[in-house]
Amino acid sequence: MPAYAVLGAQWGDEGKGKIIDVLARDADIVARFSGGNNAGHTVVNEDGKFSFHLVPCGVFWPKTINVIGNGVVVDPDVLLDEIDSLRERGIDIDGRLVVSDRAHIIMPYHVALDMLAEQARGNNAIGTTGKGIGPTYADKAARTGIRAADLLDVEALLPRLERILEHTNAVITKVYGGSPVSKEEVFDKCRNWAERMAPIIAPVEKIIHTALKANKNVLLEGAQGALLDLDHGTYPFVTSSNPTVGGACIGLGMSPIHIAGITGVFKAYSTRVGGGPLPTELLDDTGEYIRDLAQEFGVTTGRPRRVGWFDGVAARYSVEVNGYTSAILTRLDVLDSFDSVKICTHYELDGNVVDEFPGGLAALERCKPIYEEMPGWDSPTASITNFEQLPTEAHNYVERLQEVIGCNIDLISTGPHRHETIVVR
Ligand code: 2SA
Ligand code: MG
Repeated sequence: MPAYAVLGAQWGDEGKGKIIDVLARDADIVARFSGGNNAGHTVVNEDGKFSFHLVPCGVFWPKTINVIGNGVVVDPDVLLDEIDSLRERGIDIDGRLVVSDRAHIIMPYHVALDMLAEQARGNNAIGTTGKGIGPTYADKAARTGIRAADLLDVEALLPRLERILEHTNAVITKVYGGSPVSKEEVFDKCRNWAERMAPIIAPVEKIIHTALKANKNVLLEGAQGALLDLDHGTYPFVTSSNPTVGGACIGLGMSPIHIAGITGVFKAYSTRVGGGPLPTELLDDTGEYIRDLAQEFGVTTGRPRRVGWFDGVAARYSVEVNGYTSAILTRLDVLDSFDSVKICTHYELDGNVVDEFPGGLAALERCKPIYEEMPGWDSPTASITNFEQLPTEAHNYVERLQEVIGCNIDLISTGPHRHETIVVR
């Protein structure tokens, strides 16, 4: 049962791209199961620096098959561009990339609706990536979505699309006062996508099932993070899919019985991009300093990410919901130059100490972090590859994080390159 999940344990951008690239060496299949091209996964290796939005991060190992499951929403323009630019850089993924026939397609009107809905929310904007993610999942749930399989019979699709467009354009123009999306443009795109996508569309669940039966290794590549989960995140400031482990089974058509390990990727501090509560947010110079130092800017939108200390309460919730069998800690080196570092262990809510992550937005917004302050370390951890070489204070920080979250940290990333990794156990 060798499926192994690598999941974002906070609000995304934990550094999953690097981890997947490293672990994919031993994988036969790397599979994306949720989200879409809202994701920005960065990989730095011998081939250069790459930012992926849809293509799974296993493509650098020539024997891996990379699949995009039914749980992912796919903008074919973005995917095809990503494939082309990889090819231009000498990475040929012909025959090694498959898109599920059940994956929903992000249409131009989904992108338009995403932008218009955000504008209409005004001060309550979610801060979406504007890539059409929410409206595409909404159509999926409303049973008015277009799936990859539909592109395979494009002439049958067009009349249905025409009806959908009529309704959607009414919403765009009458509800939001926006400009209608051109039918011809959408039809042209679909015909073009049909041609280029056809060779890579296939039933992914079959590929996964066959691989697992043959005892092959399947790496499940999470996108976003547990606290952006549609059900378990800080609703409504969440994405529209399930980045938690259950999403992997649904989003690939795979039984949970096959999952042998679930790793949560935690960054050594917190970041979040977009609106919504971030209880440990640093709105001061320290936050600014970390953002600049760590270059915390969105890989998809370039937006500055909000920064805060490690949030142990949110982390414990993430551990509970996902049942991590291990954790990975990234970007420890970003904290190298601090006199002291803080870990939020509890919240104060209306005068009470709480250790549970509240489900309600109003309560979460009233939570104030209770910190433990620990001495910083004055020698760099960047590029260290051996746990014993970590400065004592950094060692202590890692040990304390493990206690606070209740999960072993098995791997520590000390830089963007593959070799800048400490295998703890
Ligand atoms: P959406 O576009 O509907 O999924 O937005 C809803 C919320 O989910 C957040 N979200 C993300 N948060 C962190 N990283 C993401 N990927 C990009 C990156 C983000 C970027 O890797 O940097 O470039 O801005 C990601 N994708 C979605 C989003 O900010 C909303 O809060
Ligand atoms: Mg990212």
